[in-house]
Amino acid sequence: MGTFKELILRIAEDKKTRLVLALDVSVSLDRTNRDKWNRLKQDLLSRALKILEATSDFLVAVKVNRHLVLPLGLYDLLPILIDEAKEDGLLLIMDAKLNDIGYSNWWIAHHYFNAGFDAIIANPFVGWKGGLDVVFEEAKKRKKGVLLLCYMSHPGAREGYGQYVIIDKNDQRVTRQYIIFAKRALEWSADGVIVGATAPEIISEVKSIVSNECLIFSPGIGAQGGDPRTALGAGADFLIVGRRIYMAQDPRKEAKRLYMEIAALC
Ligand code: NUP
Repeated sequence: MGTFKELILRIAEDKKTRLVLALDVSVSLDRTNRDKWNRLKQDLLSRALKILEATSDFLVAVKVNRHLVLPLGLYDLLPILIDEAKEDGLLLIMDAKLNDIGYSNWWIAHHYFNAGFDAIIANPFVGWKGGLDVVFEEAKKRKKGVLLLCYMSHPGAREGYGQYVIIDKNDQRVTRQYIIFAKRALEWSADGVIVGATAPEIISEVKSIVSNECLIFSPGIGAQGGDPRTALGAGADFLIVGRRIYMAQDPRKEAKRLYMEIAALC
């Protein structure tokens, strides 16, 4: 068994695709009616499985967020979806955006890895010592992947990931936060970084730092305004797409359209 980076590159090569589905379907649950509650959870699972079945031919991985983990439950209904994705030969990424002290980060990562996730997304803002060090150790031990947020896809990303940071107090030399994070991803041997497809110029800058050492995953295609061609052209290795696929009239058709578009560019 290879590392997460090796596995995802192998699947991409075999299936000729660079598409990660953000399976963010969800449901609003009302605890006052338990029967209805259970029925809605089952309906949500069926909906997620249907989308997965329709699109899996065109995917390398499925990215799950709390939209789905919270209503389905990590050790309750979610394992059914995880097993199905694995049977389809897909990898599973948990979009946990780990952002806590090490002890808490470790437990969260431990649970997601135990449940079957192959990689986890973490926030480098919390730092290494007593922050993400234990997550990287755990991941390495279990051949799981860690992806670091480098520059997010929403407009407010400029305020944190895009801020200017003084790197030398004496001569007031500055750099951007995401440059520091891209370098940190290399130092920490992260499998990948997340850079929004909405910021193609930043994808290019990050690519020039991480080269092929660290894979670039780009969310923000479609619903957030990013474009597959621009993101891949700038250096993204994988596109993460949610609403554009699962909210489409025909998710299979939309996933195939993206797959063809990607195939023509890669
Ligand atoms: O910078 C990020 N932007 C982003 O959209 C980092 C993320 N993890 N995401 C996630 O990607 C977001 O939470 C959602 O799960 C997915 C994008 O979904 P969509 O905009 O394609 O529907």
